[in-house]
Amino acid sequence: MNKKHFLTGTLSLALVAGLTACGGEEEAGGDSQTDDQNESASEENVDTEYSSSDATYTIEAGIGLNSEHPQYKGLLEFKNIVEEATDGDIYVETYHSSQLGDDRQMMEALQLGSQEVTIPSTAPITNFVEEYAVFDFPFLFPNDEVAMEVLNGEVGDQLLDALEDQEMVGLAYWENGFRDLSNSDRPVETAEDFEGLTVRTMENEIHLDAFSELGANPTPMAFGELFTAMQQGTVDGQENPLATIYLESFYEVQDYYSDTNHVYSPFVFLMSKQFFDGLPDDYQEIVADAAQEAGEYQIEENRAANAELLDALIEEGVEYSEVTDEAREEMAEIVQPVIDEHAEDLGTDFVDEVYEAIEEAEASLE
Ligand code: TK8
Repeated sequence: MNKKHFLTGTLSLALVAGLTACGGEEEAGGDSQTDDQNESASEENVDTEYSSSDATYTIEAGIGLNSEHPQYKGLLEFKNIVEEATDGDIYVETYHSSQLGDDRQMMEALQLGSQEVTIPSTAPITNFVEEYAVFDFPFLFPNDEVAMEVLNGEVGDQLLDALEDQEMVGLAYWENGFRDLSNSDRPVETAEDFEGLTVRTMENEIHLDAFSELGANPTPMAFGELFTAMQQGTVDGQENPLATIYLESFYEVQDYYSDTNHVYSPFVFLMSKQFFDGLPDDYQEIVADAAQEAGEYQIEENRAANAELLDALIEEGVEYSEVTDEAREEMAEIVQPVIDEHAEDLGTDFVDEVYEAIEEAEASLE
């Protein structure tokens, strides 16, 4: 699929998602749990010490994942820190479960200044800053600590800076984590098992190309539409970190889980540049520090969730396939041409810089 075709495809998907979002109050997610969570979120928004009517600034902050996810806990932490530090002069309204739109729509809202904060995975950010695509290279990072070291170093900073041209300010890296595969069709242990599997991917070219190379049928889709797509059998499977698979109740519509660990997904805490630039200096510092501090908490909670939830998933009746390092190596070999091709597109100097940063981080953490 060429680039132009891909962009047109995702744009129309985004339009469809937009129309669906206007069409009704109902949230994607497909289970009754989501409705309860929406209610408790609106309660949280009014039921705090502070209120938006007393505030000079209101931050509307939205994420794609639900209120059970550590991403939302991190967002609530951000809210608490900011409201306390400004004695309620900045008020933070929190939304989850794609209530304000999917990652891409929320980023567009930040550009327009109609929403202040969102925390997408880096994969959809590539539609705004292409270089973020380097993190979509399968099997790039050996572990999450190395990943964070690189993100918090020069490479990560450089990419945050590039967001400014897109009317967004990147305040911190949070963590989604290593992505794994779930599906409703078969146990997946080796590269061959991907053959013919219809897998929802994020709206990202490398993910599309890599899954095609493995013999799967990748279908790009916004996260908010995923549960229903799995329920209706539009897709056999999807890939996301374990915390998401469990906390979004994907086990209700998926029978198999494989710890492929194929891509590490960072989250980026984004603020509308228009809004950020309009804040007094001391408030700019407060929101920037709060994004960092809440991020440290989010990362801790996220790692704990990803480490703990396997047994719970199995208890829900999902069959666990353990993927060996050997099988991962085979997958890595198959997708190497995709990586080479995209490395060329992104500029080999830049990609080499990232590889060097990874080596340095590995050495420093040993
Ligand atoms: C949440 C997304 C999501 C991501 C995806 O908004 O789309 O699969 O992993 O969790 O950022």
